[in-house]
Amino acid sequence: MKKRYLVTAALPYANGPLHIGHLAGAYIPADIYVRYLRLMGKDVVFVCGSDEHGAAITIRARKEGVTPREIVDTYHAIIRDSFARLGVAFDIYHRTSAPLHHETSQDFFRTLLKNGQFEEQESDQYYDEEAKQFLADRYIIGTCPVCANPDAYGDQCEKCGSTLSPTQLINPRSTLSGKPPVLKPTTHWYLKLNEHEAWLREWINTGKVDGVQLHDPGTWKNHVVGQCNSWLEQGLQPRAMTRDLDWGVDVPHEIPNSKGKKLYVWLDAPIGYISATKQWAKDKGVDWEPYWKDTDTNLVHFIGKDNIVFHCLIFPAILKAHGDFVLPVNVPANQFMNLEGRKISTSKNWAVWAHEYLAELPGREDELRYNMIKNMPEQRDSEFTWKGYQETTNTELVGNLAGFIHRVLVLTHKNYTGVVPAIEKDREFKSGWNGDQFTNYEEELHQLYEKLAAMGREIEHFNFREALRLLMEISSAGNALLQFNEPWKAVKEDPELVKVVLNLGMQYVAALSVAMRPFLPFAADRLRNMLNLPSLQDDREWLDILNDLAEGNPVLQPNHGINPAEHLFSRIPDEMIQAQVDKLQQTAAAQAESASATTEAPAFDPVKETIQFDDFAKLDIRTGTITEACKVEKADKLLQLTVDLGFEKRTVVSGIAQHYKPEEIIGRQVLLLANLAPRKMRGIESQGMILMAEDAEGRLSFVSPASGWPNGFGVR
Ligand code: B3M
Ligand code: ZN
Repeated sequence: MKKRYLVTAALPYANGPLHIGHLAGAYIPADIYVRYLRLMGKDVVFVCGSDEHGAAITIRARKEGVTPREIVDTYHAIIRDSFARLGVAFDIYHRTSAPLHHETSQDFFRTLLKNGQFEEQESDQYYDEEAKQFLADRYIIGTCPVCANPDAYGDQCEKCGSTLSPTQLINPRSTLSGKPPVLKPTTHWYLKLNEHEAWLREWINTGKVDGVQLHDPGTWKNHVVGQCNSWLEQGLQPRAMTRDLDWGVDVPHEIPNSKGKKLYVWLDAPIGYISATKQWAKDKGVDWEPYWKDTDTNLVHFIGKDNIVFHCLIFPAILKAHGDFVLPVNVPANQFMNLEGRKISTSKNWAVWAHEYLAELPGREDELRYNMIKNMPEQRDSEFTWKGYQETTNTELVGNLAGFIHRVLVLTHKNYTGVVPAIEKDREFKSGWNGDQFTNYEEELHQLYEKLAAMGREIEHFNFREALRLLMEISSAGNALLQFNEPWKAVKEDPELVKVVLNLGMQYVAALSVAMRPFLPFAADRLRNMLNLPSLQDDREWLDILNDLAEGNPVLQPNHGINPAEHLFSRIPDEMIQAQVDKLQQTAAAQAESASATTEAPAFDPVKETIQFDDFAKLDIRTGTITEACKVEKADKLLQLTVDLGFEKRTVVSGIAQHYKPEEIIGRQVLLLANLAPRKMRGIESQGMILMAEDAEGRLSFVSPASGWPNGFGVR
């Protein structure tokens, strides 16, 4: 067992507030994990902070007509405050605009350069002549070559999740001026990722590096390993680690040609975890280095699925290229949470915003946390609905959990003036676990021990939904214990039975006050108070209970006095839910209206830059017939086609699955760009591109010759 843990949660861009998708994706799971580790007496540091660089920030600033500094200051404060109010218990919430972070990232850059990890390359990159700026990442949008989304970014398509480079976009246009860009040469430092491919492949698939077993490969989530392998299959290319921008971390000035160059945001942001740890250590007067450099550290990154490649391939390559640093033992990425049947979208204002929730449903932080965990997108995308939120809260939190606790406390007050009754240990009663079979006190304490231990194992394996289910099982068993033994009836004729049942009930409640803590920290505090127990210090209290129970000792001693009983949770009324549903619909509608009012509908794309006939003549477009078509596994947008060109057959992967069913296009004649360099998609080599017409709504149509036309001839 390794000694210490360094847990990170993705640094949110300080370009907007947090929404439930962020919470369910990275922050609540990380918080549960960390709180549990602390309660198990582990040495753990939990770091996060705002990601304040990159186009996400500068584009927002431009849109609002303010400086990037104003944007990050505003949202850093909002985000930090939301986390604090939701009980996400970071040891430090840092920011990447801090001087310490700039220094740390620049030092990294220097070391990588010294270690020969960069190559300087001149290449042609898109440039906006009007805005006089190079257009990397989110500064450029265009049609995704994989799924045909017309608004894919230069670094990523948010619709299909493909990672892109600006030159792959079809019909690229600048997000600054809306105009098509021109190409202009510029020089950048490229990390030789290709040189890291072999060890990364081995590490991802076997957990071994240089023959040393760093983690057990079976412990990583399938979808994480799968995404890494699909990247590795395509082959890692050198990747530019600098940008031509005026906001970000400067390339160290002593380096020749550094003028006007900034570090790529995905180089500096993960280093933000390190600078945050440094700042935490400085504040505490301890040494940061063991947390990053000692092989006795478990480094765990909590992220959403769109950040997998950066945390599982690129940042590990950077850490290894630098030397001295440990690699993550796990990157338990989550998938996405949808909202009321639609994808959460900031630009369409389709979201539940954390700061608004906190303002509109005050005191219901734990209800939100509970619903985030219950629907956590651990293995696949999940769904949040307000109706579901209401139902879950009312039946599970109010009915089951708060109901059980309240009943036990009220009965203890009523029958024993609020003190835990002393008992005869051998007295038999009906078990809440085994469907009213007779049992004894010790056996039931043992059951409780088993449940707490099982919960812990699930948390250690990042199965937070299952751990929460087990928590609720404890409460259900407690309710069944009361139901089967009816202590309210038996008090006259069988006082010993009532004592043992309520004593045991109190043990369950006391155990819950600790086991609830990682999931429902506020309610756990309220419960500790009701139980007249010291508030938790996140200091091995879970471990202590496990040890007590393992030895057959109760958690609460007889004669321990409790405080008055209160309800831990209250019902969510219909009006409260309706108000939220209405608000969601209204704000989204208002957003859609203002979007269509401010941007004149771009009915037609501007005509592209003039080319010469020779440029056109390079395209070899042929007529062909689709002879086979099937869906590409695990890719919603892709079809795999066989196209007969008359003289040969081609395999083509095409992003048309949302527009055409495989069976309806077999036999269809198409135009194929036949001399496009082959490209691997999802492990399938695509040998050409089918030409499609696209309208303003992004609908697609095949372009075909007149019927009966022969295959394999050219288009001029
Ligand atoms: N800010 C991306 C995101 O919010 C990015 C994460 C950085 S983690 C080092 O999706
Ligand atoms: Zn796409």
